[in-house]
Amino acid sequence: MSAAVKVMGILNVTPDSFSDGGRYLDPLDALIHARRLIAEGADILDIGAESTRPGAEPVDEAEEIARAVPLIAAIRAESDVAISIDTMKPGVARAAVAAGATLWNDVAALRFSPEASAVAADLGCGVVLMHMQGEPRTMQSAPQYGDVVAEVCDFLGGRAQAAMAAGVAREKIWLDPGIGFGKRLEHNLALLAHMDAVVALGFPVLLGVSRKSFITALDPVGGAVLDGRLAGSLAAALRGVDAGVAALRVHDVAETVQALKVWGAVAQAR
Ligand code: HH2
Repeated sequence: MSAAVKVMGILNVTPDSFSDGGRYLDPLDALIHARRLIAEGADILDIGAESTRPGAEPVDEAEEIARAVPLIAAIRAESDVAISIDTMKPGVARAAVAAGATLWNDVAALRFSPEASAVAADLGCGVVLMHMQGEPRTMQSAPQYGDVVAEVCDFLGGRAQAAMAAGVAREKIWLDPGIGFGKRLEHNLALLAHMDAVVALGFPVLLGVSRKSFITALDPVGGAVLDGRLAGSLAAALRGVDAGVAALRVHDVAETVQALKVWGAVAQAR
């Protein structure tokens, strides 16, 4: 089962992403890191050029394209790895797909602008529809839910229907519960505990828990530094695998691949 779980390696070409911000602004550094993620076993590279961390300032479309598109083209020139573009903007998605991206990872679930769904349908690429309460700048100020699992599932099911109504093919749609996006610790834990409900919506599910701050909330000492969040990231990721997620969005590709190998071997021996 878990042998089929895909690993999406994160590569942010931003000055301010919470984990790798500022590290890959130089195009050659970014390409070298992409090669490393591929060598470590990434099935998909997720290129992001605008941080979505809480409080992040928006980036304009031209700047986002200038950061992401040359890197996508350079990766595509030497590899046929799947590439996703982590953007809310249809114009950035369009430029990224023209340069070789095959998946639009949209944390706004095609709500950023009125033409987003039509652009996704027109591009014909895969689309990740992620749940977020609020917007990145303010989303962690006061997230509130009655029943977080039911509300996230309703939202994701509704966005999938809306995408299909706009012409996106059913088999192109992925869903993501958006861990840490307008959610407190208890909301993140409820979603991980009930990830089966998200999987039961009937679409492949992408899960992003890598190095997120809920790990520090559970382990304030060890998790205080980003490098200290790997074990917690793997524990949460494997909970997702247990529930049937199709892909994991991670910073630490080699370690995740190894965890999946062990998990898959044990599952097969059962
Ligand atoms: N998390 C982040 C960004 N994009 N996309 C999906 N589909 N799911 C996620 O959980 C997700 C995402 C945040 O992580 P990161 O890219 O490391 O940081 P930043 O947003 O600061 O660039």
